[in-house]
Amino acid sequence: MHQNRILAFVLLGIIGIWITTVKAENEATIPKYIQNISKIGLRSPIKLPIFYDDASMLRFVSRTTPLSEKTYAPDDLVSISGALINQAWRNSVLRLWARNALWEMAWAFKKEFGLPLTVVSGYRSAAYQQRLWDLGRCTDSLCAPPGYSEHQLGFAVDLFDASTEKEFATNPTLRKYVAWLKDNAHLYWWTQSYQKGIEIDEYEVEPWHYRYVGIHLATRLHNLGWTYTEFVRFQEDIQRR
Ligand code: DAL
Ligand code: ZN
Repeated sequence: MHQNRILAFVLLGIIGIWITTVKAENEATIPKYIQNISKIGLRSPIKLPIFYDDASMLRFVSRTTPLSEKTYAPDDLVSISGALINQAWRNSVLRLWARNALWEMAWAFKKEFGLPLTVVSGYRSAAYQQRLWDLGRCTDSLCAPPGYSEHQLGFAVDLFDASTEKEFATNPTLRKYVAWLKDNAHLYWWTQSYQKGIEIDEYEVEPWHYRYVGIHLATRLHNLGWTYTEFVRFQEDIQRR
C-alpha cells in the first residue's frame, strides 16, 4: 500500500514536470505580441474564410499570403476622381466601397487642411504590379509581387507625393498629414497596413499606404493598436489551438 502511494507521487511529479516543460516550449515559439494579445482575452469574432475569399471585403494578402487567383481583378472598380481628390494627373480606380469611404475621408481632410487629398496610387492589376518590378522600382521589403498586393484587391491607396519613410518623417507638412491620418483614418474605415516593420507586417513601414477594411475592423484595429497582419496572424493562431 505504502509503496503504491510513493509510486503515485513519483508518477504525478513526472507528469507535472512534463506538462510544465511542454508549456514553456510552446510559449517560447509563440511571438511576443501574440502572447500579449492572448492576455487581452479577445475571442475570434470573424471566421477565417472571410480573410481568404479573393473578393471579400476583408481579403487578407501579405508578402507570404497571395491571392487564390494570382490575376484576380475586382468587378466593381470605379474612378476615384472628384473635387475632393487630387490625383496629380493620374487616374486611379478603387472598389466601390473603398471609393465611397475615400471620399468621406477626403471630405474630412479638406475640412481640416483646406486641401483635396492627394492619391498617387489606387487599384493596381497584377500586370501593373509586375511593371513596377520590371522598371526596377521595387525591393522585396517595399513592393508586393503580382498576386500579393492590397492594391490588386482594389482596397488600397498610396497618399501624398513622397515615397520614402524618411521624407514623411522630416517634411513638417507631411508629418501633419500623417499624424491626422493616424488619428482619423479609422473613422472613415481605413487602416494603415504597414506600421510595425518587416518582422510583423512583412514590409517596411509605409506611412502613405492605407487600406479600406470597413467600420468594424477599422475601429477594432485602431483601439487595439494593431495592424491588419497582426490581427489575422492572431486569428490564425487561436484557430490552431
Ligand atoms: N507597397 C505595397 C506593399 C504593395 O506593393 O502592395
Ligand atoms: Zn501602397
